Amino acid sequence: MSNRTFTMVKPDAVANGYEGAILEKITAAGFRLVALKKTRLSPESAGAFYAVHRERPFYGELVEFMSSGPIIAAILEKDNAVADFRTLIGATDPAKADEGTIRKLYAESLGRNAVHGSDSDENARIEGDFFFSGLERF
Ligand code: RTP
Ligand code: MG
Repeated sequence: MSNRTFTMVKPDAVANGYEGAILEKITAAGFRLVALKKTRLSPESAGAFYAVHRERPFYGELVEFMSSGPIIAAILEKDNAVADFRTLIGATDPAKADEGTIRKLYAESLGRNAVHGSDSDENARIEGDFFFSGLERF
């Protein structure tokens, strides 16, 4: 079990003005910010990031949405980071997310669901490496 995970504040939440509130909720839950940046994904880079979903019916919509505006990318550190972060953000569909979770509070819909959280230690490392060079994550 690793102590790091990777997150993005997605374009809906940035556009809706929730980036500060979401970062506050993440740090208040005990996650340390290892690396942090605001950037915008091209359709090509969004497609590469979500390549595991390329056969899914929602892939085109997901790539278009994730490249539609700025995002915040971050590597986070905490004991049991991957599982605890997915608990903090709640179910993929905000209508099914528990009260108090980030998606329940800030997501618009299943497709526009405010935040990403890695689903395994291996993917957390791959996703962090996608956005941050060695110099940026110490
Ligand atoms: P994420 O990777 O973004 O943290 O979300 P997740 O693990 O909870 O969900 P995942 O199955 O990995 O799906 C990735 C993202 O694709 C969008 N999605 N749209 N329209 C749909 O049916 C649908 N299903 C999934 C969501 O934005 C989801 O977060
Ligand atoms: Mg996922």
